[in-house]
Order: sequence, then structure tokens, then C-alpha cells
Amino acid sequence: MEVQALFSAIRRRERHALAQGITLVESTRSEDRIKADQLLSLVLPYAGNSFRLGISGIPGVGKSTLIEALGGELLRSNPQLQLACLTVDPSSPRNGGSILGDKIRMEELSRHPQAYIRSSPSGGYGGGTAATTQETLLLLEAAGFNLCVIETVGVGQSEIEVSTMVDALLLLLMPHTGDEIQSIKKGLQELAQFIVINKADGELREAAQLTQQRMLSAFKLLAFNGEPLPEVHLCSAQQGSGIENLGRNLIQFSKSQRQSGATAKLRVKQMQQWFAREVSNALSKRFFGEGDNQQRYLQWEAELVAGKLTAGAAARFLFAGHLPPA
Ligand SMILES: Nc1nc2c(ncn2[C@@H]2O[C@H](COP(=O)(O)OP(=O)(O)OP(=O)(O)O)[C@@H](O)[C@H]2O)c(=O)[nH]1
Ligand SMILES: [Mg+2]
Repeated sequence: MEVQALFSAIRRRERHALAQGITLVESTRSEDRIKADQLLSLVLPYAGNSFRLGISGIPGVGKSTLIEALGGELLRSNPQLQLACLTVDPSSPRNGGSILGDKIRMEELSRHPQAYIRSSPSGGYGGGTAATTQETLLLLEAAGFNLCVIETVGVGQSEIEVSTMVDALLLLLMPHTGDEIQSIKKGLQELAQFIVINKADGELREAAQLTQQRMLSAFKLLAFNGEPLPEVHLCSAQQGSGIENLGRNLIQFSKSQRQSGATAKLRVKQMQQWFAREVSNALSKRFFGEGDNQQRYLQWEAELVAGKLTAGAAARFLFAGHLPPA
């Protein structure tokens, strides 16, 4: 399809066009990049108008199950909602696991006329491809999706990365019993606006309640310079408990953020962070592509590992074009 036609079809929220557009921005072929950039320049004036929600947590915590339950609930209580979801599937796309996995876990959502699910094999939306995720968001917004959910496998770095492109980050946690709470709470309050303890059902119910209490009291003890504290929720994505309340609070949060002008400020910050990331990626790509830089990097790294100098000194020698003494 021609770029202009693709753009028009995306604006009409035609699914095959949307899928084609996303495949285009995900492509690493240079001729596709040209088309992708043309498409992105067309969609840009129509983008930026959704509530972008990141959902992060360790594998198996219940992210997909939560999105299915929460998505269904939000669609029921908000008739105007158009929900798009970018999910990671841990299974290999080769055995067809990617599509199958999500169809099972998000059965209701994948059939809903006001929902669109895009699945990517792991390594897709989780870390490393921040630019692609951000471009995909623009396409979804131009297609009229006003809630965009990004599921990322939480392994530290990807949480931080996704937090720079969303309006709210929901961190999904397992019920804990012991001291881990002390170590995980640090830094969480700056990253996540919603902390949700999942699997509050069956045998894990009590542990989940205890986790919530401990987390709430830990947060109270910390002084946050007047910064708002994250909300701490309990839920069972599987049984549906706590979902309605969570959904209501998320919508409330998105409205108040928009009305206070926080969303607009955030969009500026998101663009600045995105630009900085692109420039730093481009610089590093250029540096390693030139002359023998890659090889000299490894040589200086070996010197560093051998304890002969500091990382700072090695970097300065590397950039000054020196080779380590033979
Ligand atoms: N008991 C219980 N099990 C749950 C709950 N939510 C999810 N599960 C189960 O936990 C397993 C993992 O759920 P997923 O939704 O696939 O978890 P995920 O975080 O998306 O996992 P990855 O995509 O692999 O990172 C499944 O077997 C779910 O049925 C819950 O609230 N209670
Ligand atoms: Mg999942």
C-alpha cells in the first residue's frame, strides 16, 4: 500500500493497515525506514492524545491476565474507550506461540470491537526497542486509540525505559512474605504511580494483604518532598477482584493529569528523552562503525579488566585515538 493510502486507512482505524504500519516502523530495512518516516510525519499531527499506561512486572506475575480483566472492565464502564495494547509474548514466534499465547490469555479483549492487541515476541516491546515502541504509540493514537497499554517484562532496565514513554506506570507484584519488600520499595515510588499486588486469592490472599500493609507503612515512613505517593492496590486478575476499583482510579488519574496540564508537560519531557536516546544511540553506532574503534575498545577493556587503569582513563585514551602500550 502507498504511504498516503496507508495513512488514510490507519486514520479510519482499519486493522490490517495498522498492523502493516507497525510492521513498517519495526522493520530494520533501510527502504522501509524511508516509508516509515513518511508515514510518521503524516500521523504526527494526530498523535499524542491517549492515556499511555505501562504495565510492568516479572514473568508470570499476571500482566496479560490483568490486561484482559482490566481492559474488559474499562470497556464496559467507558463507552468512548478505544483500547490498544502492545504485549510481549515470551514464547518464540517460530512455534506460533506468540499469537496463540495471547489469544488464550486475552480472549475477550482480542475479540472486542473497540480493542486492538499487537503482540510481539520478547525483545520486542521489552527494552532495547524503545524507539519502535514510541513510534507504534504514535500510529495507535492517530488511529484514535485513547488508551494505550504497553506490557513489558520487568527486569529493572525495561521498567525505567518504559517509564520515560508512558503517562503512568503500573507495577504488578507477587504477594511477598518477608523482607523483600524493604529492598523493592526503594525507587519504586519515583517510577510507578500504581503498585498492584496480584494473585490476592486462594492461599496467597493473606500474604497479599500483608504485602499491601507493609508497603503502605513503608511508604508512609519515607519523606517524598511532597511528591504524590503511588497507590497500592490488591487484586486477583484471575477472579476479577479489585479490578473495578483499579480501573476507576486509573481513569480518575488520567483525567486529573490531563486537566492539571501534567500530561502536556510530560509529552515535552518524553520527546526530549526520546531525542536524547536517539542521539546517543546514533553517536555510539557511528563511533563503533569507524576505523578500528571496535577493536581498540576491546583492547582498552582488557587493560581495564587487568586492573591497569580506571574506566574513565580508558575511555579518555580510547577517544583520544590511542592504543594500549604493547
Ligand atoms: N491465582 C492466580 N493466578 C493468576 C492470577 N493472574 C494470573 N494468574 C496466573 O499466572 C500465570 C501467568 O499469567 P500471565 O498473565 O500470563 O502473566 P504475565 O505476567 O503476562 O507473564 P509473561 O507475559 O510471561 O511475563 C497464568 O497461569 C495465570 O493464570 C491471579 O490473580 N491469581
Ligand atoms: Mg504476558
